[in-house]
Amino acid sequence: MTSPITMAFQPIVDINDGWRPYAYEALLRGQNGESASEILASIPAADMLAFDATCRRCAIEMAGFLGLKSRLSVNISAEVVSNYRYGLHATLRDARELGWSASRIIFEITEHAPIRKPNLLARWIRAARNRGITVALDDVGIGHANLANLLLLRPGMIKLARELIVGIDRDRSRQAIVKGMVEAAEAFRCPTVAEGVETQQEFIQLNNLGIRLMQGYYIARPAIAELVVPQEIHAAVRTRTPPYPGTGRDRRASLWL
Ligand SMILES: [Ca+2]
Repeated sequence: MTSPITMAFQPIVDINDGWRPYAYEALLRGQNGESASEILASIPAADMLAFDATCRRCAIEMAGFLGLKSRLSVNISAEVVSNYRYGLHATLRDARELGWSASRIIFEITEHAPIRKPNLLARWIRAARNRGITVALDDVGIGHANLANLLLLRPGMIKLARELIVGIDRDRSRQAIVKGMVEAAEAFRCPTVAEGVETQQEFIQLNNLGIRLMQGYYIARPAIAELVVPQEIHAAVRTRTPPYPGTGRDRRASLWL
C-alpha cells in the first residue's frame, strides 16, 4: 500500500527584491519521512499519471491551507501536459475548485524523454500563456531540455539545471554557457531561475551573471508543510556556512524531488 503523501515547499527568491519569495516549488514527501524517490518507486506505472495529478492537487490544497501569498510552482511531465484527464487541464480544474487563481501557478515542465510532439506542446504553452499561466522549462541545460526546445517552446520561465550551477564560480565554461542562456532568455523576456544554488560562491557568481531568481540550499531548504518566510531566509543566509550537502537527485524522482 502507498503511504500517505505530503508536500515540502522550497522558496524561489527574488534577490533584487529583498529576497522576497517569488514562488514556492512543491516537492513530494511521505508522511513518514519518505523521500520522493521512495514514494515514486512504490507507485505502479499504470497509476503514475493519476498519482502525478494528485500530487499537484495536494500541493494546491496545502499551499492554500498554509496561506501562500505568492506563486505556487508545480511539476508536470512533458508527456502529460496535454492529457485532458491528468494534465494541465486537470490541475486547472482542481485549482478552480480550490479557489486558487491560475495566474498564481507555475507549471514546471520536465523532459525525461525526447518530446514526441513538440509543436503540440508549443501550442499548449502558448494557450496557457494567453490565459495568464506561466509555463517554465525545468532542468534546462541537460538531457532533452536543450536550446532548440527553448526556441521552439518559448516558455515563460527557464530553470537552469543544478548540473550547470554546481561549482560555477570555479568553471569558466559553465559561466559562459549560463551567460549565453540568460541572454537568450532575456531576448524573449523570459526570466531565468538558478536552481540548486548551494554555496555563497555560486550565489555571487550567478548574481554577477545577472540572475535574480534563485532556489537552493544556500537560500532555504525545502520545509515540509511549511512556508519558510523571508525573514527566516535572511537569517539563515547570514548564519550558515556553505557548502551544503548535495541533493543526490535521480532522473526518476526529479519530477517531484
Ligand atoms: Ca522542478
